[in-house]
Amino acid sequence: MRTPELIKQAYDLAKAQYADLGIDTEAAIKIMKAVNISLHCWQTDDVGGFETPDSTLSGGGIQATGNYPGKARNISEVKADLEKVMSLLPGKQRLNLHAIYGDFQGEKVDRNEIEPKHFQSWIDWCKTQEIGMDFNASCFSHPRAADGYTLSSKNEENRRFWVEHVKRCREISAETGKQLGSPCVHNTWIPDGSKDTPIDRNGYRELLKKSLDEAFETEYPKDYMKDAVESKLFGIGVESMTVGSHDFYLGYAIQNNTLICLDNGHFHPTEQVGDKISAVLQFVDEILLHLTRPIRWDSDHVVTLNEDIQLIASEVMRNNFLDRVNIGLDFFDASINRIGAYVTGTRAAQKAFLIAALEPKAKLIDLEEAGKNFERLALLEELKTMPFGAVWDYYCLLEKVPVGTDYIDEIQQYELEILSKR
Ligand code: RNT
Ligand code: ZN
Repeated sequence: MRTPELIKQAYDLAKAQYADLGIDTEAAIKIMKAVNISLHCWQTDDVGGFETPDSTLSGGGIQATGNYPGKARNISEVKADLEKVMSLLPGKQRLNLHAIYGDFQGEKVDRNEIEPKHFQSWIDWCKTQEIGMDFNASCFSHPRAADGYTLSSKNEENRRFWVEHVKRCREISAETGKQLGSPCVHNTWIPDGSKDTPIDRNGYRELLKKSLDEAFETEYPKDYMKDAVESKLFGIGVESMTVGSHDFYLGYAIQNNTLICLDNGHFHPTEQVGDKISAVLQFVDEILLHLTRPIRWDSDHVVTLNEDIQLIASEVMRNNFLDRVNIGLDFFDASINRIGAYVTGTRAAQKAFLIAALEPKAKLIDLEEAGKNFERLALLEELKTMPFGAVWDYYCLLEKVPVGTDYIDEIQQYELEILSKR
């Protein structure tokens, strides 16, 4: 284990090297205070939730694969896991909860019946953790979603059911934001779509628009809650048409002044979400990010420090968009230690933001505007081998969380003592 002195020495060298490029590492570390990542509760239990003791994921284009032992089986296990995760991350996070994780106390409460009281224990937990909370309607894994349609369903009873669910989720979100003194971002994603070539694309989209209008009718103060809508390209079993496509939701978000959620697993593989940020922020006030790692499809692999994530982080930092970009995660890997996956993925996202905060933006723009494109390329390449790791390690040291690989041991210990006994 490296001593704090060694970590500090390495940092001092790095600091001097960055200073040569006109970058203040101390300022970059300070900026990280504003990078508050919303932790998706669903990495702890493969998007199962606790509506019934045997809740399992079914259909709807969401698929967690793997059966590594140690999955959280109840709310207290999710909380324990999240506390462990947060103890291994620098900075302050938020909680991102799905409606299926309500505290139903063994009672059968259908999605059109949920109330703020079912989430009070989560709100209270967030208070003790001194964190904000975000929320999600759960329009999947339910008999009324079995035919693949929810808010755009032509079955009026089902459509009404899901509208009621989203209404209630928004009410819960507003109550959450009010109590926590931090706006709760409420995200709506639906799996609706068609496996084979549909005829009535338009009919489904009219219904979705109508349902959203109905569900979003009640206005809540922006200090309490904000709506986001999340598009998707396709899902397994829903390959030919997704009702809530990007075009659909971008239009909806602009027209209705909601947030648009950009999930980087939800686009054609060569499209870059990092490129979309400055495009959509010309027209909407804020966005929500779902950071993930799609492998061949929207596979929701653990986030790693790849170019995709780095471009997203750079675009946020270059433009000082932190107050307009809500950062969420959306990966779920059930094939490895889930808590290890969680921490590795979240730390990777945090690293991307710290790297972005260390970019010599002024220098790069000067080169760009002078048409010195070789020089711009060369500098970007050199930046890749700058001693970023020393700054990251020092940041972790300051935040009193494990430095470098030390968190691996802690996860192994947690597995030995807690996860393996589940
Ligand atoms: C699905 C969407 C959605 C979900 C979560 C569980 O493709 O990405 O965000 O993953 O809400
Ligand atoms: Zn998502």
